[in-house]
Amino acid sequence: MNRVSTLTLAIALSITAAVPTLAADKTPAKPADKAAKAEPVEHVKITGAWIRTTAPGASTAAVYMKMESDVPLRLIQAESDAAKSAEVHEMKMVDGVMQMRPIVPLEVAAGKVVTFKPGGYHIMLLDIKKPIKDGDLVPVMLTFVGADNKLVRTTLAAVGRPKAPDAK
Ligand SMILES: [Cu+2]
Repeated sequence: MNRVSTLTLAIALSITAAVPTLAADKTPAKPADKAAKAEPVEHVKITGAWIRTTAPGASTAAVYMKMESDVPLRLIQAESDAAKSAEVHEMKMVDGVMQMRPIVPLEVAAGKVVTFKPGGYHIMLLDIKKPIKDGDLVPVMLTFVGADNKLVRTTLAAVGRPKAPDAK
């Protein structure tokens, strides 16, 4: 457990450090990119965003949602005023043990819904400033990179819920 956390932290740190570089990406633009620049990369749609309410003393909270974009995007960063930091995580069964790891970038294919749900993708808020309560509105800002290397930011409000809206 400890080892995984340390590893996660190390990866998270390297990701955080990498983001500004990526933002100022100096990948030489191909001539074809001129046309791509006109593309409306802002067309990312987030629906049903919710955040699981936390137990007393918990330091992390997971945010779930459905994400869709008109154009291919890569989700590279998550932030929230409600936490010290945030990461895009994936949960996976590894040798019969549920593990989570940061996934950066997360590819969002054009026209395909990416579902963040318990047991799968989630935005993990780390070092939350206060417990998440039922009905809370928690702001989360997501940063994407489009095919033209332009950054796209979107802010959503996740609603505090004790369990998934579709859970029995
Ligand atoms: Cu996580």
